Amino acid sequence: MNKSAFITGITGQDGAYLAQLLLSKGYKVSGLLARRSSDTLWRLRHLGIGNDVQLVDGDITDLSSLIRIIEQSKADEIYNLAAQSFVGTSWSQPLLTGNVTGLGAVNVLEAMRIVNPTARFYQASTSEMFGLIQEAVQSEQTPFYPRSPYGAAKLYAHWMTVNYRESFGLHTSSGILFNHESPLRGIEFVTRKVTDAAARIKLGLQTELRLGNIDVKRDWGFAGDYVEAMWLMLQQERGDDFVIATGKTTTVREMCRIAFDHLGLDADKHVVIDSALFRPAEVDVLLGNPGKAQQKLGWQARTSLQTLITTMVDADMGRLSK
Ligand code: NAP
Ligand code: G4F
Repeated sequence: MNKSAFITGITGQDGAYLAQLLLSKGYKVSGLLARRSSDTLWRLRHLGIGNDVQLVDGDITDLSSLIRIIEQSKADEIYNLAAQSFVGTSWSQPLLTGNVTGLGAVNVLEAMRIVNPTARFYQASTSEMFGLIQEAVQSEQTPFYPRSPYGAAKLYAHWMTVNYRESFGLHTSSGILFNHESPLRGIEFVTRKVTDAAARIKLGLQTELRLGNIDVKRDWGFAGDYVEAMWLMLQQERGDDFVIATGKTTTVREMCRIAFDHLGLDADKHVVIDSALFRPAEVDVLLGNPGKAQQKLGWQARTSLQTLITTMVDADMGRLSK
C-alpha cells in the first residue's frame, strides 16, 4: 500500500517542493490550508501539483482542528513546516511568532500523540537557533544562542520535538536546516529580494535596491535538495537531529554581485544601504557542518550558490517579462 504524508506549511516554499518529492515517490499527500484572503496556492500550481494534493482547512494554532485532521489523514509521516518564518517580522509580532512557530509545533506533536502516535514526525528547525554562534562551524553538538523571537520560538519547538521522542518514544526528528532558497522563495527574504530587484533593474522597472546589513554571511543551499533530507530523516529506524547545510558561507554582498553580474549589471551602482533595514540583533555568520547527514543519511547539497542565484534571476526575468 502507498504511504501517506501530511504536511503543515504545504503552501510555503519547502512545503511545495516536499509535496512534489513525496508525490514522485507514490505517496498520498495532504496538507494544512490556513484560510487567507490572498492566493497562497501559486507555488503548488507552479510545480504543476495543485490538483494532486488534498488540502484541508485548519490552522496550526488550533489544536482541535489538528486532532480532527491528523485522525482523519491516518498519515504515516507528518512534516511540520508551518511557521511565521520571517525573522524580521518576529520582532514586531513576537507573540504571534511564539504561538505559530513555537506552540504550533507542540499542537501538532500533541495531536499526533493523542490520535496517531505511530506516525513519524519531522520538525523544521533552523540554523537561526545558533544565532550568536558559539562555534565557528555549527554542528548538532553546538550550543544554541537564538538572537530573535523567531529563533527562540524555534528553539522551544526543537526541544519539544526531542522531548516527545525521549518522553513518549515517538519517532520524531528535527532537521536543523541552514538557509535554503529557490525561485519559490518569498519575496521578503534577501536572496529573492535581490534576484527580483536585479531583474527589475535590468528591465528598467526600478533603479535601486535598498538593503540592510550586507556584510552578514549565510550558508545558502537549494530548497529542492533540502526537502530530500527531510524525507530521508523519516526513513531512519529512529528519530534523530541533523544539521543540513552546504558547508560554505558567503556574504549578502557577494550573493548580490552574483545576481547582478549574471545580468551584466554592477551591483555597486544600484545597491543602497538603508539603516532602517538593519535588525535589532543580527546573526552575523552561519556555517553548517553537514557531516552527520552525509554519513548517516547519505545526503549532501548538490547545488552551488552560483547556480542557485542565477536560476532565481532567470526565473524572475521570466516572470517579469511576461
Ligand atoms: P514559508 O515559505 O514562509 O512557508 C511557511 C508556511 O507556513 C506557509 O505554508 C504558511 O501558509 C504556513 N503558515 C503560516 N502560519 C500558519 C498558521 N497559523 N497555520 C497554518 N499554516 C501557517 O517557509 P519555508 O521557507 O517554506 O520554510 C518552511 C519551514 O522551515 C518553516 O517552518 C521555516 O521556519 C523553516 N526553515 C526554513 C528555512 C529556509 O531557509 N527556508 C531554514 C530553516 C528552517 P500561507 O502560505 O497561508 O502563509
Ligand atoms: O533572507 P533573510 O531574511 O533570512 P534569515 O534571517 O537568515 O532567515 C531565513 O533563514 C533561516 C535559517 O537560518 C530560517 F530559519 C528563516 O525562516 C528564514 O528562512 O536574511 C538573511 C540576512 C540577514 O542577516 C539579514 O539581516 O540578510 C540580511 N539582510 C540584509 N538586507 C536582509 C536585507 N534580509 C532581508 N530579508 N532584507 C534585506 O533588505
